[in-house]
Amino acid sequence: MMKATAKAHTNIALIKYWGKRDEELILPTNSSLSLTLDGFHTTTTVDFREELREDRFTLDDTEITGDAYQRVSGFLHRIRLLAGKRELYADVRSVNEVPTAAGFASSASGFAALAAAGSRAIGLSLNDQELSRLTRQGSGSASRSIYGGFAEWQMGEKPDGSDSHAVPIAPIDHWDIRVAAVVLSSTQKDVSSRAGMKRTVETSPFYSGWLDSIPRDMEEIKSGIAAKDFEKVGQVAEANCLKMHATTLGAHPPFTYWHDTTMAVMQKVREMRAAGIPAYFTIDAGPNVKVLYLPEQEKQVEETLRSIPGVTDVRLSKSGKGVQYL
Ligand code: 2P0
Repeated sequence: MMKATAKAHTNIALIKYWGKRDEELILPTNSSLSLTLDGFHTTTTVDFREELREDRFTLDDTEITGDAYQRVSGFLHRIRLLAGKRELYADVRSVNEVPTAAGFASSASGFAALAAAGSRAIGLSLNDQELSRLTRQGSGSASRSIYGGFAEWQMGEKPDGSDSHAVPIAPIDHWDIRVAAVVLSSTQKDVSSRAGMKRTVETSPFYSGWLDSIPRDMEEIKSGIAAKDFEKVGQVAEANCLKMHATTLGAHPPFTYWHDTTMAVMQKVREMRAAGIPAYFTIDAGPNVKVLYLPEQEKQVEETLRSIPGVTDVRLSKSGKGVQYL
């Protein structure tokens, strides 16, 4: 039987991936670092069957066509090539437990689960690094979701991408650090992350400054994680997020992912800090805000975030596991 099921969690980047040097292979212009989260996951079954004449993709019981189908089928083709089975098509069934409203890209957990289930179903036995390298070619951030806890996607240097994959930095039991996903009433975004990073790389005069700042941020955050220094990790992550978003204001045409409530949440997090509650924010390619905090402050942080006008929900998450086969 050429069938396998895998479950993967989403992750939140503390050092952001923001730009590609190769769009086809998905090779980044900078290394990134994330925390895998337990709250949000995708479970995917891939069933390769001789009688199929094309791939099929069902997401949450809906048959998917169009661009989303093409992206999944294109990725399955990479798996077919690796396995040397060009004519073997699959039935793919995914269930997403990633609340899209919470502003988590389902592509991270989605492609990690698809790569794991697909490679196993077709009979490839990949180690974690090989799996991360494959997953990267579906969606960059997904390469980090192979691992639980903290993971670094090392950008690599080679044009063929053979050295561009994630590695584990600290397992989930190293440190209980939490993330609140703050859901806003208006979550519309006009520029996809793919288009946004491309426009920024090509046109923003601030982009070179962003790249120059990465090695130092990476070194600092890793030493903060090793020492379980929450202030240090939070400061580096928050500053890195602000730098990423600053590059979009310099793009041509300029854009931002922030809404008014995004800024209200950022301000509230700064107020919490001024009042002695250690909390830091980070924001991806959308208006939602994620807040890092420690378990001791969970109640206060949740209550404070819920009290902000324009916030409709707050979803709490712990550190999550890497890919699992079911
Ligand atoms: C990240 N983001 O590191 C960054 C921070 C958004 C901001 O990875 O084109 O969906 O599929 O490689 O991974 C979102 O981009 O992009 C992202 P592709 P992806 O999490």
